[in-house]
Amino acid sequence: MTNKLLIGSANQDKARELTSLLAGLDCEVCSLADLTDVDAPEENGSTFADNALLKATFYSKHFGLPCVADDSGLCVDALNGAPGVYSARYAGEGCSYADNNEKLLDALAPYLWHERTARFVCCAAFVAPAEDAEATVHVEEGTVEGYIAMEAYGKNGFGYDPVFVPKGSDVTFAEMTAAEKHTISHRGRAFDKMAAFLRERYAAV
Ligand code: ITT
Repeated sequence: MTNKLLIGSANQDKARELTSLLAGLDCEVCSLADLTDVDAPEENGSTFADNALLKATFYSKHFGLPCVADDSGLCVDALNGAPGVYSARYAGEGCSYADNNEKLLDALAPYLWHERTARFVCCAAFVAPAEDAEATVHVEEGTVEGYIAMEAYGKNGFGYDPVFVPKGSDVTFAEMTAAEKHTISHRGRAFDKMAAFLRERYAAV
């Protein structure tokens, strides 16, 4: 029997990155788009880890499948860590990536380059339904330090990629290829560790 692993994200851009980061595992990776429609759970946790676990637990229970979910966002020092866990809806419910980037660039307009430090954080959570009494739960985190650019540059990636310049680079994530971004990104780092855990788990199944 093939082992299935569900990617529990309603964000197609994120799900595409996760599919690529989890390629090569000895299991069939499927996304929410391959299954019946389900409303996303309310993300009411106060940390990335809380929300990642909340999503993985919800989708795993709903579909009866092992599930990985990711909660991620951008934390800007000059804004005391905002938008943080509210990154997806920083400019309001239903806003676009462009709305978020515009609001962020406006908020940082008074700040000089060295004051525009920020980091992306990604929490990856894996939850497998209970075979005996308890479900299997595993969490990993990845971060990448950088700066918020003075304006948006580049067309690749998604979300805040056009305004995020990782430390040591002179281009934004949106000016990199997907492979270049994965090598240093918060998601690449969290899912490198998660993939190592999953390789062991699926090798043992
Ligand atoms: P799911 O909860 O269904 O996975 P979501 O987009 O709501 O989808 P989050 O709650 O984790 O996911 O919000 C993450 C937001 O943070 C995302 O919408 C982007 O705005 C931003 N973000 C996260 N990772 C990013 C990345 O690699 N590049 C750019 N922006 C990113």
